Amino acid sequence: MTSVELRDSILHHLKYSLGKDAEHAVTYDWRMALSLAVRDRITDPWFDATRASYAGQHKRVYYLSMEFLIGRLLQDAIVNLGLLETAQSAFDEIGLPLVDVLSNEPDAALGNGGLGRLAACFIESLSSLGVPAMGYGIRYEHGLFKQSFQDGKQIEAPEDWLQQTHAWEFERPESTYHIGFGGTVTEKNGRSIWEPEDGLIAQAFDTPVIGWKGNWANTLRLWSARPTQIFDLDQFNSGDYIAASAPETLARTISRVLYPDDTTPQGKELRLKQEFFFTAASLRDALRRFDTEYDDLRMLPKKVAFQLNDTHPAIAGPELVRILCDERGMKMEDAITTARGCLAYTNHTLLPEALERWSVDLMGRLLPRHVQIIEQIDAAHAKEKPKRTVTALENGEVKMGELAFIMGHKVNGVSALHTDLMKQTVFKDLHELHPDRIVNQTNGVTPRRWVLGANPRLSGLITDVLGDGWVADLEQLKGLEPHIDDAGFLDRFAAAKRANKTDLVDWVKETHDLDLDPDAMFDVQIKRMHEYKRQHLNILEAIALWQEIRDNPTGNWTPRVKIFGGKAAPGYVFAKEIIHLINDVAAVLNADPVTSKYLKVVFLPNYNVTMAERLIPASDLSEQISTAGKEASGTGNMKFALNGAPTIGTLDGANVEIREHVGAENFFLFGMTAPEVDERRLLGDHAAQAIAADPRLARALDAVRGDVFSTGDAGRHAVIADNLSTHDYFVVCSDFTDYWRAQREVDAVYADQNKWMHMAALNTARSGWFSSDRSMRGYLADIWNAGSALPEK
Ligand code: 26Q
Repeated sequence: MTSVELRDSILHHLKYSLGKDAEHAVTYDWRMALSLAVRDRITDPWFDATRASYAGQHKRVYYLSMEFLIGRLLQDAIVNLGLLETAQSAFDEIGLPLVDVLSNEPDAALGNGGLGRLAACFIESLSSLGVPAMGYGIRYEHGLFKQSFQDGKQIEAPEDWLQQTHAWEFERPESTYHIGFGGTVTEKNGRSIWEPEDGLIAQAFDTPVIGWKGNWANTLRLWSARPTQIFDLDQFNSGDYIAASAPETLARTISRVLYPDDTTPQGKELRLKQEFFFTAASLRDALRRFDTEYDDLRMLPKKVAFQLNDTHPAIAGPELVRILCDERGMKMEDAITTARGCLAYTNHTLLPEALERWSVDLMGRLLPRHVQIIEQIDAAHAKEKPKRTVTALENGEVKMGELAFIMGHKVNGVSALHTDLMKQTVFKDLHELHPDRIVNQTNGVTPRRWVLGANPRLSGLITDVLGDGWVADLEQLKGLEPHIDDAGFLDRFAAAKRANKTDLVDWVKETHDLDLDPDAMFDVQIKRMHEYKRQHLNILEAIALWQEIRDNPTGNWTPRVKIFGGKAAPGYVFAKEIIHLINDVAAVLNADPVTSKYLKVVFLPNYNVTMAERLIPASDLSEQISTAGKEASGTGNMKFALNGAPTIGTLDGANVEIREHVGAENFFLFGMTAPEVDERRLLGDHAAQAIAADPRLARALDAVRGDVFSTGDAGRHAVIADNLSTHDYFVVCSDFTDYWRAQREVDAVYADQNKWMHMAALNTARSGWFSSDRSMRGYLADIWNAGSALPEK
C-alpha cells in the first residue's frame, strides 16, 4: 500500500464512516479514520486465516483468560502490517503528527498486570506463528481504575475506555448464548438436568489480532452480558415502568467492571458469576464450531485445546463435563476423560492468599449441578488413585487450583524456579500422584510491541546490523554480539538510549512539570504495588543514599533518578501506605538543594501499558527485587533486558533464567535465595538482627518512623517502619545490606559509561530467548500438540 492509497482510505473513512470533512476533523476523527483504514487491511488476512483453519481441519487453541491487557492497538497493527512509514507520510501530507493521532487512542486496560499482559502477548504470538487460536475473555465496560495522587495518596477513578467507539471491535449480534444461574437439578431416566432459575445473554464482540507481516490474524472474542429481556413484562404492564427495567441493569452488571485485586481474591458472588459467565459462553462457542466440522465428540481432544489462564476459568472442567454428560449423553467417566484431554492449566502464583477457593454454599446456590459434578470428579480421581488421593472439595470449599490440576492433562508454571516450587509446595501431593503432569513454560513477551514498536531507535540499529529477521526470530539478536566492539556500534546503541531518555524527560516535564537530568541513571521499578515486590526496599535504599549524600555532599556520587509506577488494589491498605511514603520521600528529596542533583525520586501516576512502552526503552536499570520464591516469573524483567537495561534483582521467577542468558557478570544479583528466605524466617527476630547489624538501615527506618517525611503529621509512616522492624514477612531488612552493596556496584559500573553500555548491549543481544514466540512453541509442543497452519518458509 502506498501512502497515497492510505491517505485516500483515511479520507474516505473520515467522510463516509465518521461523517466529517477534513477541515472540521479533530484528532479523534483522524485516529478513528486511520484505525478503520488499517482495520480494512486486516480483514482479508483475517478471513483467510479463518478459512484456512476450517479447510486444514487444524487443531484450535482457545486461550481462556479473565484478563487481556491489550493496551493501545493502532500502532501495533500498523507495525505488524509494515505500514509505519506509509502512515507517517500519509499524515505528513495531511499535516498532523502521526504520534498525536496514535496517542489519541485510549489504553484498553482489561487486566491487572502480568497475567493479563501475558495473555495479550500470547495471542499476538499465536497470530505471528499462524496458529489457529482464539482468545476468550470479558468485554469489561470499565477496565482497571485510573490512579491519581492527592497529597501523595492514591485516589481511584473509574476507567471509561468504551465511552468512545472502540474502533477495532465487531459486534456479533448473532453470536449469543444463554447462560443460566441457580435453580435446581432434577433426574430423568438416570440423567441429570439442570434447570437454572436466572439467566442472561452472553454476546460476542470480536477484535482481530494481526500477526507479524500480516500473514495471519486470530480473534480476541470478548463476551458482554445483556438481559434475556429488557423489561419485566408483568411489571411493565402493571405500570411500574422504571422498576421493570431493573433486570437489565442487573444482567449488565456481570460485565461491568474488572476486579482490581491481583492477589487477594475475595469470595465475591459477582466474581464467580463473571467466571462462569465467560467460561460457559466460550465452551459453548467452541463446541458449536466443533459441531460444524465433526460429529464424534471423542475427537474433541484431538481438535480442541482449552488453556486456562490461572484458575479463574477453572469452572470449565465441571461445565465441560456437564455438557458432555448431561446434554450430550456421554458416560460420566468418559466425559471426565474427554474433558481432561482438552484442558490444561497455567498457574501464576504460589502466594497462599491468592489461591482461589469458593464456599460450597455459594457455588451450590449459583451452580448446583457443578457442585455435584465436582464431587464426581473427586470420586473418579479417588478411584484412579486409590492409595492416597487429593480432592478439590474440602472443608466446605472448592479449591480451584486442585480442581484445575485434576481436570487438566497438563499443568504448567511460568518460570523454571516457579515450576520447581509448585512441585515442592502447593501441588506437592498432586505432583506425586501425577509426576508427568506439571511442565514448565517460561513466560515471554512479544518483540513486535516491546522492541520494534516501543523502541524504534534501537530497532533501527538492530535491523541495520542484522536485517529484519530478528523480529520473527528473536534469538537472532545473538548476532549483535560480535558487533558490540565494532567501531561505532556502542556509540549508536548509547545514542539510541540517550534519545529515548530525552524523550522521556520532555514528556515528564510536559505532563508533570518535573525536571530530570538525562545524564542521570534512570533506575526504574514499574509493576503492581505489593509487599512481595518490595517497592519499600527500593525507597529505603533511596532514603539511606540521601542521608549518605547529605553526610558527604562533595562525594563522587553517580546521579540517579528513581522512577516508580504502579497501582495498589483499592483495598490493600499497606500497599497504599507504600505509595504515600514514596511520594512523601520524593517531595523531600527533590526539594533538597544539596542532594537533588544526585538523587531524585519520581512516582508517575496511572502506570499502564502505554506508559510501560514509554519508560522501558528509556530505562538504564531494571528493578526486579521481589522476595525470592514469591514472583512467579515477571515479564517486565524481560522487556527491560531486551531494551538494554541491566537488572538489579534477586534469584526469583524468571530473573534466574535472565541471569543465565545474559551472563552473571551482566546482572546485579543480591539477596537471599528462596530456601534461605525460608530459613531466615525461622529466626523470630530476623528484622531486629538485620537492623542492629546495619546502621544505614537503622537510620533510614528512623527517618521513616519520625517526621522527616511527614511534616506536620509526625508518625504518618510509622506503620511501615514498625512492620519492617517486627515481623517483616517479606524480609526487606534482611536483604537490605546486600541490596545496598549491589546498588553501589551499579553506581560504579554506570560511572564507566563504556562498560555500562557494553553490559546493556549484551543484555539486548542475549535476551532473544524471552520472546513469547518461544513460549508459544513450547505450549504447542508440550501441552497442545498443535501447530502452525502457515506453510513453512
Ligand atoms: C482472583 C480472584 C478474585 C479477584 C482477583 C483475582 C486475581 C486477578 C488477577 C488473581 C490474580 C491475578 C493476577 C495475577 C498475576 O498477574 N500474576 C502474575 O502473572 C505473571 C504472568 O505469568 C507473572 O509474570 C507474575 O510473576 C505473576 O505475579
